[in-house]
Amino acid sequence: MERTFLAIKPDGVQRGLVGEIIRRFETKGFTLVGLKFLKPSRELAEAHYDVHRERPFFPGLVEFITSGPVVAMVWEGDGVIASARKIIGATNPLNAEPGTIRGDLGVNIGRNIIHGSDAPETAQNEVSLWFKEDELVVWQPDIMRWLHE
Ligand code: IDP
Repeated sequence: MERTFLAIKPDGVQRGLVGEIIRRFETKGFTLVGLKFLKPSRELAEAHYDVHRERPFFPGLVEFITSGPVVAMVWEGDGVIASARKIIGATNPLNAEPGTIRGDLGVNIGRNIIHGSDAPETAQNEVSLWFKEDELVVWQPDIMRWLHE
């Protein structure tokens, strides 16, 4: 079953959007299999955003991600990686469609509320960067037969 890594960034936590954001993935029909609340270390934040290391916004991004607690999550479901990206919306909240998390709740690219893995390989890498295998719960929600034919 496909898995993705999602993280509610410090702005989402500080603004009290944790429940609102989790609700969107729960009600869509995806399954939460991992959840932790932590203040990421610099090492973790730099590893997570390693592809952006040379970008001008990298230092500010690492500063921001390490500045407060984040909600790190693993969600499971058919097509969850691409679907979560759609639910999240475009990187710049001003370009994100209404109905998406960033489109409904944000106004600035440096404060775009949530991270979501962008492809199967990055999803796998990010899940294992943030979670140990035994922190992920294998379970089948009873509601599954009402979500899938
Ligand atoms: P994504 O989060 O939609 O996948 P990426 O292009 O992978 O977007 O960028 C990672 C994160 O880096 C963004 O979510 C945002 O927090 C930050 N970021 C990207 N571009 C900028 C920028 O131009 N200024 C400030 N922060 C940026």
